Formats: sequence, C-alpha cells, structure tokens
Amino acid sequence: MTITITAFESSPDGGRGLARDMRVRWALEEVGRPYAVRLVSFKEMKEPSHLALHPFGQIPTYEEDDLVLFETGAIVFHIAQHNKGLLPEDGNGRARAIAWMFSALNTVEPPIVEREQSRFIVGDKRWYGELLPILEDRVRVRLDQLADRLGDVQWLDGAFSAADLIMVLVLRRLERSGLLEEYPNLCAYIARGEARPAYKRAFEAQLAVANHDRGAKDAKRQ
Ligand code: GTB
Repeated sequence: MTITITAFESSPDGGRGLARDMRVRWALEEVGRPYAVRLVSFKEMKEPSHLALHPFGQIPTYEEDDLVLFETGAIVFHIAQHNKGLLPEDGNGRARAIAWMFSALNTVEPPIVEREQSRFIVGDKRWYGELLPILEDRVRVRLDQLADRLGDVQWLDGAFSAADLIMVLVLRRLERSGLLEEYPNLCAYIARGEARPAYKRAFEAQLAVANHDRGAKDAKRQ
C-alpha cells in the first residue's frame, strides 16, 4: 500500500515548511507510514491529470490504493482515523479533537490567511496602511481567545492530536508577522510541536526538496 502525496516542485516559501503538504507529511510521520512524493510545477497543477486528483488545481493531494483525496483537513483526518496516535480512543475525546481540528481550519486560519493575502491583493493601494492594522486586530481576536483557552497546558485537549498538528501549522503562518511574540504561551505551544521528532522529519523532507530546487536553479544560472 503506497501512499503518494503531491507537493510544490518549487515552493514559494523556500523550504520553511509553510506549504500545506507539511500537514500531511507530519501526520504520516507521526503514525509511521512511509510515503512517496510527486513534485508538481504551478503549470502542472492546472493540467487535466492533476485536476482529476484535485478539482481546484492545488497541492497537496493524497493517493492510497484507489482512494484519492484533496484538502489537508480531510487528508489528516483520514490518516488519523485509520492509524493510531493522532486521535483519542474515547468517543467524546475524539469528537472534541475533531472540533479543534475544524476550529483551526475554519475559525483561526481564515483571518491569518486574509491578513497574509491582503498584501498581494491590495498591498499597493494608498489605504493599505489603514487596512493592515484592522486585519491584524482580527487575527488578534482569535489569538487572544486561543491563548486564553490554552493557558499553560501542553496541548489543546489532553494528549497531542491531529488538532494540535493542524493548529501549530496554522499558527506558524504568522511567523515573521510580529504578532505571535505577543503570545508567549502560543510561541511555546508552536515550539513544542516543532520539537516532535515526526515534525522534524517532515520538515527536513520538505527542506530537502527546496534545497535540491535551489541547487538546480544555481546550476542553471552558471
Ligand atoms: N484548503 C486547501 C487545503 O488545505 O488543502 C488549500 C490548499 C492550498 O492552498 N494549496 C496551495 C496551492 O496549491 C499550496 S499551500 N497553491 C497553488 C494554487 O492555488 O495555484 C499554500 C501556501 C503556499 C505558499 C506558502 N508560502 O510560500 O509560504 C504558504 C502556503
């Protein structure tokens, strides 16, 4: 049973682990499932063969036997459901972990992406300087609430789960924004996620792709 995922051939983040294949890599590493990676260019993502796997022409995708999945939330949930270690065994704990997974994707991530994307969409407008603090305050609303709930516990609800995996990576998108530093317990939470051996293996694997890509580009220039 080979699992194959897709990832950027040339990730815009240069290997900082911010592209969403990192979620799937980390989940697979946590449960000890080997996987192959097929790298795709931006052009290939919009071609029929990739669109057959992913209707929106994005990465990552996930193939396992005759199952094809897209959407990282669904992929991580599938991995967690079919392997031990990413969701609690008891029904109520499992339901709560799933709620936290959804909240990472539907409640915490949207204002973070909105803020990030605003620069690309309207960053050249003269009123952007007024918009940005508004968008940052929208992010702070969620970070305040999350930081309050997390307090000084290690993980969102008991043991580490798929919910923490997604939440940590959602929060990591704020790196270099200056916002996370206002929340020491969220910084410590992210650091705990990054310290996990499975996270490190996933990070190294995606970094190796970026380093290889950089090497190939350098060789082309010479
Ligand atoms: N909701 C989907 C999911 O969770 O699977 C979103 C998937 C998605 O946004 N994929 C992006 C993509 O394929 C890559 S991860 N984009 C190409 C396209 O839409 O044409 C988003 C991403 C990209 C780059 C950085 N970065 O450079 O820091 C971070 C995140």
